[in-house]
Amino acid sequence: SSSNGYLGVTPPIATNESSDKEKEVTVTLLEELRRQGTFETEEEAKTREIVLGRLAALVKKFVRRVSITRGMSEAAANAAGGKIFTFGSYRLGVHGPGSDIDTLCVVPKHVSREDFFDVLEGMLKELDGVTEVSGVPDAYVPIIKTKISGIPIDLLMARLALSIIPDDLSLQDDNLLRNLDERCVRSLNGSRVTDEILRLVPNVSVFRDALRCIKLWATRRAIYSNVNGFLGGVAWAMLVARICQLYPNAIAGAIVSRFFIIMYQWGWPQPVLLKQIEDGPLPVRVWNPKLYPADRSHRMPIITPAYPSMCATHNVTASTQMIMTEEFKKGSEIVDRVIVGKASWSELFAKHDFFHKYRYYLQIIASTGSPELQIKWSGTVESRIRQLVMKLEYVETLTLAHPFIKGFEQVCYCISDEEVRAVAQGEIPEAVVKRKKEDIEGKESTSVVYSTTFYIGLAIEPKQPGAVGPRKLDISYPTTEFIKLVKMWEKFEDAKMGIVVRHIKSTALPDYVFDEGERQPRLAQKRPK
Ligand code: 3AT
Ligand code: MN
Ligand code: MN
Repeated sequence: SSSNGYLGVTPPIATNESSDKEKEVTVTLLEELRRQGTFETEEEAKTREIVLGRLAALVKKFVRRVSITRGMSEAAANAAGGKIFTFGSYRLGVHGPGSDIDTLCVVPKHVSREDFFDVLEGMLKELDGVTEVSGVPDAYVPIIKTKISGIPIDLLMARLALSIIPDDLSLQDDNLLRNLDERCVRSLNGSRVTDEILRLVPNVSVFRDALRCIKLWATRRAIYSNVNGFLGGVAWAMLVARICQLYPNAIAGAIVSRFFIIMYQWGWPQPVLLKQIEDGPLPVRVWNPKLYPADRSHRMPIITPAYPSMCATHNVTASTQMIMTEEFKKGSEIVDRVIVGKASWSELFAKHDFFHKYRYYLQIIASTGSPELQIKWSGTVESRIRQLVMKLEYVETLTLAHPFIKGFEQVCYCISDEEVRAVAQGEIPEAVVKRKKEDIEGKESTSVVYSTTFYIGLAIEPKQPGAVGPRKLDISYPTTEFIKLVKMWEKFEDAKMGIVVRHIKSTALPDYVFDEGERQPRLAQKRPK
């Protein structure tokens, strides 16, 4: 703990132990989290440990093998070491069944990034129980995605400026970042941030239980997504960690209750910090709104605690901030009732009502003719949607543009150009909806269209009293600008990639956005908005 006797940038709000009532609701919270299936089985947990042990041995073998090819002696090659570090949800101890293990391989300076993709990737393919291996060497953070004994693994690599990587190596020292490739610095970041978060909370197991609750709540409320302008896993972890610092002796149920009320009342854009931002040895930017106008524009800054500190929430817009604030409020009301015994925890985890909430929705439809291209194109379109949201926020009659956190994928088997065009426009003919792959096999001039549809809910200003005629909603400018923007992607090809933005009434929402049985009650009731 710090020299002040507390963790964090201010003294705690309260240091008292939790009350009996809070202890009681913590027990029921954990029961509910278990019921909701957020914990893996013991068997899966064991498999993960075995997989990690094998991975650690493989990385050492890889370092040894490369060392030998560099002309090192057998002894020196053995001594070169190599170590794995985990980060992400597994390291935080909040992973669920089926979560991946985010793993960083740290190698000595004579092992290169090319070796990682040429040699280690090959060694993985040879390993028992490995079912998938795919390297993405030219990603912003280069990665090998693999699956060992059914456990998905994300593998990053960092080459340190050290000739030996000892087993007891820690990544805490900022000086380790000196003279490294930028990709290595980025790869180290996830692990350094996670470790620092764990160091900065007063009680790790309380933090874990509370974070598990918040993650489930945010997922169910459809506000867990960094790309879409909400918060990602690291940001949620930092928020919960900050509450833990403010109540160092509180248990999980109490932390969750304080979480909602404090986050609802937080004085944004005042940042959430787990420690003071520090300077370090690299010529890189550290988050600083006094110095950088871009940092000043962050609405809900949540700052990573490891050097170089960055804002984990730069994607938040006016709309997503409003939506999250509203959810904090609703969450605090539910937890208040849970504590007095008037509600159960399951209410906190109720499914969002995104597709019931608005009268109008925008559909953003990205389409191509191949599954591989579709992944890239829809990813590109998705990553630009917050730009559309921000442009919509300037439209006078719109009070809110609410992006949904995931796209809906469809595959359509078409037998004419007319059908292809209709599908790309989001007008899927009934015949196409019903048609299956088998139905077009062996036929001529057929084509398969892959599409991903994203949704933005539009909240329109209430009509001014005395105004006549329908309110005019003109979104042609933001839409046109957005289409121009996505077409500026360097790999864009007009002949191969489609992009359509259109608005629909809620009654025209397709069935696939609803769970089974979800739609009926909606049609029966009269919506207030
Ligand atoms: P899961 O339990 O795995 O769903 P998680 O928090 O571990 O939750 P991820 O595995 O997606 O989530 O991400 C773990 C970390 O990896 C978070 C972030 O530091 C980093 N990361 C995730 N996606 C990317 C990306 N596209 N580029 C760079 N870093 C990423
Ligand atoms: Mn993960
Ligand atoms: Mn991952």
